[in-house]
Amino acid sequence: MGFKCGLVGLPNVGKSTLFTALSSLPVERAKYPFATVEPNRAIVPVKDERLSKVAALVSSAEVTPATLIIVDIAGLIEGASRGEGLGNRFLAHIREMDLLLHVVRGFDAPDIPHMAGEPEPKQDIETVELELIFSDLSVLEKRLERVQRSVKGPAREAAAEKEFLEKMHDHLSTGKTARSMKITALEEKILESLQLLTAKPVVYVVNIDEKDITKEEPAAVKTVQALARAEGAPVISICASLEGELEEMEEEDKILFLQEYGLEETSLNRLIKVGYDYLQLITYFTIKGQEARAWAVPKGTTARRGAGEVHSDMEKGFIAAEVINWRELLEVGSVTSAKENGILRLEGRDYLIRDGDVIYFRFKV
Ligand SMILES: Nc1nc2c(ncn2[C@@H]2O[C@H](COP(=O)(O)OP(=O)(O)OP(=O)(O)O)[C@@H](O)[C@H]2O)c(=O)[nH]1
Ligand SMILES: [Mg+2]
Repeated sequence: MGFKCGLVGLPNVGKSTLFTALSSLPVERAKYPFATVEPNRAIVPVKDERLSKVAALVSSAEVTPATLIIVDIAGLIEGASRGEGLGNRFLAHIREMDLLLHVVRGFDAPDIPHMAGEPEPKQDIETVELELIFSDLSVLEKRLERVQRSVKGPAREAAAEKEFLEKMHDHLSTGKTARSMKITALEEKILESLQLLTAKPVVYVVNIDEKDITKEEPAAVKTVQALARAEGAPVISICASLEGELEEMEEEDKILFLQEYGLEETSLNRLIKVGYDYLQLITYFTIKGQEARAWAVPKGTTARRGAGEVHSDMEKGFIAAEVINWRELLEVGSVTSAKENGILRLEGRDYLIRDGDVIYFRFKV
């Protein structure tokens, strides 16, 4: 299953509106805060023209795109980590995510209350981040207690872990996020096991006013860009209310509508591009019987691991992978002629899958 991204942010910033824009699911959107209590979830297909072309070439009856899971999480406010607002119950939902989409309010609407008075992008981001930092600090403190109690274990490892936990605790205590701390490969393992919320990669999404769409860079976007630059995080600006109204439209009509506002792409497609790029995901294709299918994996995934995405038996019994780039396959016209022309490469278990590969896995059961 594709990567999971969670919409986080203050209440009333347009998370559910954006969720509807991205998923075409008409969920509750309201002028009052905490309209969302239980998270909304959607599995969204990732549009890929390469897949359609490959599928057409081999006359696949079934075309299965890669997917993305989008979760619209309840808004959080100052004090959330101590139970304010909807409390910290939903922090668990954030923990499951691979990527956070931090939604920042960039639209002006006096009738829609903002939790902190006026929307102040910088301060709003800090408020949300601080709550996540508090939650991480308590995770660290619990772990530290445990490490200190178990000093009888393998002493050197425990000492290294303790040292890292303390270092991270100091770092977070200054109001910084876990992802902003430089760490070693060894520490990376400990960090992963902690599942800290502020260690997750973030894409900032500025929800701008309709009237600002044609502006080069509205003030809110500039502010967020400056902040994001410091941590190398991407920023995209969208107008959720504009696309949130189009849930019943087919994608082509949506694009035609957006073009009237000077927008070339749906926010979903823009988000997918940014997300894949930031998470360094690549796509490969499989053709099996009547089904052509796309799979998304992190760059650096081996052929054997890629086979495991399709089925765990294929990873266990992996023999080899027959590989051809999708474009080459289109050029040569069929798999048979690719074989005859020697363009279909035979790769071993450690072959690093490349973006755009069409792969036939050979395995024994
Ligand atoms: N003017 C304007 N209003 C918007 C925009 N995006 C969302 N809204 C409105 O803002 C209100 C709140 O939007 P929601 O999508 O419910 O916000 P939310 O972040 O999910 O809020 P919670 O679930 O309470 O945390 C709704 O009335 C939306 O119609 C926008 O871009 N411009
Ligand atoms: Mg909501």
